[in-house]
Amino acid sequence: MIKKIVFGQPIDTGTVVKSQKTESPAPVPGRETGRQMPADEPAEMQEQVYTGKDSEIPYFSIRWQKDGAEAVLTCGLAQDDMIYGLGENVRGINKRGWIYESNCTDDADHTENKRSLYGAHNFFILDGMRAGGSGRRLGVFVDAAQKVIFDCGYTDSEELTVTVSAGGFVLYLLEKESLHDIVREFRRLIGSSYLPPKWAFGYGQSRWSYMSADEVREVVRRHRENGLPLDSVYLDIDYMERYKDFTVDKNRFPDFPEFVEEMKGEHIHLVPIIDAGVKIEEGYPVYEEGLENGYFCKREDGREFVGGVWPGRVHFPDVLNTKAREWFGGWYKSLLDQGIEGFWNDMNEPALFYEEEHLKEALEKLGEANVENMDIWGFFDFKKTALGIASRPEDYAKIYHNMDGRNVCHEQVHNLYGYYMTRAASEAFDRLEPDKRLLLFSRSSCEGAHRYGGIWMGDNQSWWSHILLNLQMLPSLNMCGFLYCGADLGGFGSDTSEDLLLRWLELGIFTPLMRNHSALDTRRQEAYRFGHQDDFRNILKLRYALLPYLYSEFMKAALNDDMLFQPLSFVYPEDVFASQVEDQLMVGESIMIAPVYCQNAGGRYVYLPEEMKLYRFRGLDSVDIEILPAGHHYVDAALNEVLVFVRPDHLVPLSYGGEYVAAVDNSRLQLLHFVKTKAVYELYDDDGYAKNVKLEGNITKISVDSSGEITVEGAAKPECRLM
Ligand code: MIG
Repeated sequence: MIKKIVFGQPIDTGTVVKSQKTESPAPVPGRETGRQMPADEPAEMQEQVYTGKDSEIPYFSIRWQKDGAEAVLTCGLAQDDMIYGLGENVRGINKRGWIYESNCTDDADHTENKRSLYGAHNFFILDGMRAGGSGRRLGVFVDAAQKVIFDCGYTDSEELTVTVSAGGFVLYLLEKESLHDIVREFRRLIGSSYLPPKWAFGYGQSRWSYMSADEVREVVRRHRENGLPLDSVYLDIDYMERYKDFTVDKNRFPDFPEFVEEMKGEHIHLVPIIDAGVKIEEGYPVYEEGLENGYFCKREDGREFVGGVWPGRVHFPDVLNTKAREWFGGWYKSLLDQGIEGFWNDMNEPALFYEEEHLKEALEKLGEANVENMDIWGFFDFKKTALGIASRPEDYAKIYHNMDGRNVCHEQVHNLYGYYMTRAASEAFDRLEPDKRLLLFSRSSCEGAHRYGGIWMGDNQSWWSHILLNLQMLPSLNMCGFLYCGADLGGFGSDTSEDLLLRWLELGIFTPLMRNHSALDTRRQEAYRFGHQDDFRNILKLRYALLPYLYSEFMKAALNDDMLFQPLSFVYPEDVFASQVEDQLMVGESIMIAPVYCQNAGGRYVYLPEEMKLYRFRGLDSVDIEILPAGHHYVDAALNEVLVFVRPDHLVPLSYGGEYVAAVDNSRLQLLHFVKTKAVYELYDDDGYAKNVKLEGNITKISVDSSGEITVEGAAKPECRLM
């Protein structure tokens, strides 16, 4: 059962696609994913409008503050209640004990004292079904475009409060038996997740920035020479002419279309970045068209809003306006026409280095300061002024959107901007390339954006703790619909080290987006820069060997509104220990992973909720196999070893690898197997490009019985052997 409660007059976020019982999700305009409805009936939706009575809201009590503007929903927490979800955020899988804010923020410092990162993911599950819990199990989604604060037992350890800033919103309460079913119910409410092309499951190399075509050629050559598989190279902002979107610097990349083709000949996709801000420059067509048609965000007085980002002074395309969105999306064509098949959207919180008028005020104030009569408080005030110029809430509040005739202050819709920038691109792709999947992922996002693209986790650091953060975010993002995601492997900021990169890749080989990316002025971290080439090669090869399984599990999750990464407690709900595990994950239906994330650790403690078979890979030809009983173990894992735990009566199909995705041959498979009675695996595969995909007709059923006999039936007839 879903309860929908409407508070005030909410702005339509476009996040929920299903509004009524028995109705299948409304097709998202311009987008037919060909998804099948899961066999079970969609839940009933009970709709009501809040008229001011506490009794209208189950589970929560409500209080209003700031003259009735802010809604504060409160519910008690029992000692062992857990909170899952909230998507992209710092801290653990269980969100209990901290306070989170949905307020998309450009913050490159993901330390645990932070409350917001780039996304606004307002879905969580309150789970009190274990001993010591409250006995409730409930999914909660706050459909709102403005700031929302989730105090998960931080202010008062026995209380959960959700504070929604001024403006209407819709509250959805989802009741289902299992954690897993609550997630599926929510995902059906918000529509199917984005499907990337198959090549986007290959390894990608990125850097801020590869400065020329020759530098990119060198990156590709060195991967190929060292036998390091690779499918894509990312172009960061310096490929553009003075950071102008949809331009290519002719000195650095002469004859770009030819270069794109040359790279395709090497089986490499180039993936350029697109920033939110459009440079103010006469003669630049994107600027001129946007200005002429009124497609940029305005100030209250109707003048265009001026911000400062990489291109210098910019206007922001008003992607919340249908016409402006169509227009901005249309510009991606200029790069598609040059052979590009993938993009990453950046700076779309939107990031604001400064707002012009405030910058003027601040400069004046700083100019008046003088050493002679500045006391220490005056100094701190000076410092605060100088350091507080970027991303000020007061500056965001100066932005206005024309939401199809309605003039809306940015404060009311801040969390939608990145979502709608990605939507602009995706809707354009549907018009321009109706049959072909393209790669698209974004930095900022909100639920709803998961239908249009993936996300990366933004500017992490080359820190060991960020491997764990990467792991912990994965299931939370999956709950919120973001399946195509991953972190900057090796770490974005700060200098990486060889062991850090190896360990991070050992997690990264399981994430759909697998990209090594690093910042300007940090140590170079392409895999070929380091000594132990055999180890890098073996780990990357294992990713390509895992592709049949990962692609299959990804597509099944996307088409069934399921998760690819699950916390252990979702699979073993009765197991008290499983619910406390914060550093292991279930990946798809057959695997558990437990990566090492501490420097100089030669192994780690692992909890097994049931007996499992451990494959310890040093490479595809060098594997230890061992059956471990349920319980706690210390498991060795040297720097060059990847641990894959296979569940009883499960299979994992592996390919023999390949230098790039298109070279991976699914007609010959090796099976990781742990068969006690019988294991059946449904392997999904397709051409890797078609948009309208169905599971039906693309499944090969592989069975292994207890004697080791293999049977294959269905779409393909791969030659299989046991590993
Ligand atoms: O202000 O384009 O998160 O991946 O390399 C920094 C330069 C802007 C932030 C992105 C990062 C990218 C960088 N960008």
